Amino acid sequence: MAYDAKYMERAIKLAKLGVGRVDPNPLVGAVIVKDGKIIGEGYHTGYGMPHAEREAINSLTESARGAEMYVTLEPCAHSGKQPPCTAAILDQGIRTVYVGSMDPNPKVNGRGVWTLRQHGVEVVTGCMRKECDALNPVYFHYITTKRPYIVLKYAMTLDGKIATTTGASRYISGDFARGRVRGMRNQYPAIIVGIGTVLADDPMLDNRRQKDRTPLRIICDTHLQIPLDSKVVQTASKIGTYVAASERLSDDAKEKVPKLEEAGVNVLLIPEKDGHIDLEALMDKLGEMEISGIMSEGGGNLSWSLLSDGLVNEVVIFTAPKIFGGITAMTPVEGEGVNFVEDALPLHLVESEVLPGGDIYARYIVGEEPEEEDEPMDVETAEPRPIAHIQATPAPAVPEGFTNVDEQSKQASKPITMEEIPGVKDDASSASDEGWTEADSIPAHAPQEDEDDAPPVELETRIVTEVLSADLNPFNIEERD
Ligand code: AOF
Ligand code: ZN
Repeated sequence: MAYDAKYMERAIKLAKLGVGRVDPNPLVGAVIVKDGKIIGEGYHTGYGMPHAEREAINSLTESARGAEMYVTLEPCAHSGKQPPCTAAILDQGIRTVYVGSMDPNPKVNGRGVWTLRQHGVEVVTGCMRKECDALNPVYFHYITTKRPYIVLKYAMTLDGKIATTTGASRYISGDFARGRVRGMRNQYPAIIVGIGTVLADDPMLDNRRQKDRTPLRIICDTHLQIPLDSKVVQTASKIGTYVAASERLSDDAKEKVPKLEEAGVNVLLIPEKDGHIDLEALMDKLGEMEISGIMSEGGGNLSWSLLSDGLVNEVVIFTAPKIFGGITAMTPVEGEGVNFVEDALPLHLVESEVLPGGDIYARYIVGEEPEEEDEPMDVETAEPRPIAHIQATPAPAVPEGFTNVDEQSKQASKPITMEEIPGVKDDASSASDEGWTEADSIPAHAPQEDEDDAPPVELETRIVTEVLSADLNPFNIEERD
């Protein structure tokens, strides 16, 4: 059977069923096809659980000998919490594997494809690669930099205010927009806010529905000002809560640490930089704790610090059809700002939509827009493009005025050639002529709640019976614009 994109579309839909459950692992879906019929399918259902490929194999309705597998991510060839998927694929006698994204995990990074090919399996890479890459921007960033992927989210009025002159901010955006924010909270394992937000609003930052996980709450609080009777502290025994403070605390503040810990708060003592906690050091720490993605909900000073330290990967803005005015009304990004127009941080729009209620949703990736690439695979002939370089998500470009380019992600985005993997020199030399990189333009899309509204593709067999249009974003966190 020739390559058929509808099976990869199905694998992508299956992968999305893992949203909010798999991190810091990737979302992965797999479909096994024989004689034009799905004979097995599955997805990665949770951290530490079997990989999508094995889930698909476990669901087989008949022998997979000579069958084809469609898988959204390169199969792993290493043993982690789970045994290598390449071994399972070989055991089953699968003849062809169609792969979406390559896996930049240094433990995989081309070895999965290489292992399968070494054993005579036909492997076609780059199948719906952009769509598959769009499943895992958080994973790609985290696995290559060991720091969380950061999404800065805010709602503002048409005149760029996030509150009125009196500080009132509930609500700037409408119901639909706020529902989408709840969906985003389900996608990311943690939320971060500055202490100013806690002091001003005393938010709970939790979910009302207990069905799924609640993101961890992280509060940046250099001088440990957080009140012991704040809602966040009062609920810390039930919801994972981290307060990041300076390791050079005053004596008064030091006395507060055991009281916070008694309430269930994890106090992280972080080195200082320019009078504030060093956010890069904090991100390293959170990365060590396997927190792969964070949604930042402000306020303006934290947003500026994250942006100016080059730590933000994407910005999501809800613009409400309202005007507040007022010179003292707060804006989404405060701090020092830049002096010259040419020092502005560049971003590029990847998605926008007018939402019911009139709010405008816009999603931007930090950095200049990458150049358009050729189609990675000729789907007519299913001719694979050779794997040449596998590259991590590029670090956001930080212009002058924005300091501290992320050295670690610069390191990680260094291309790794297939020559580093034994036995693939031929591939590498032919491909490097084309200058093609496997993950050059990872678009960093995250699955959105309404992406599954499209009518399902009609397939011969369906093995996973879960409703694919299920509410993937079931969070109902207290609203805070
Ligand atoms: C997943 N799910 O479906 C696939 C993954 O610790 P382990 O054994 O679960 O290994 C995690 C790594 O396995 C992950 O970083 C990625 O490189 C690879 N593939 N992981 O969690 C899957 N196919
Ligand atoms: Zn695997």
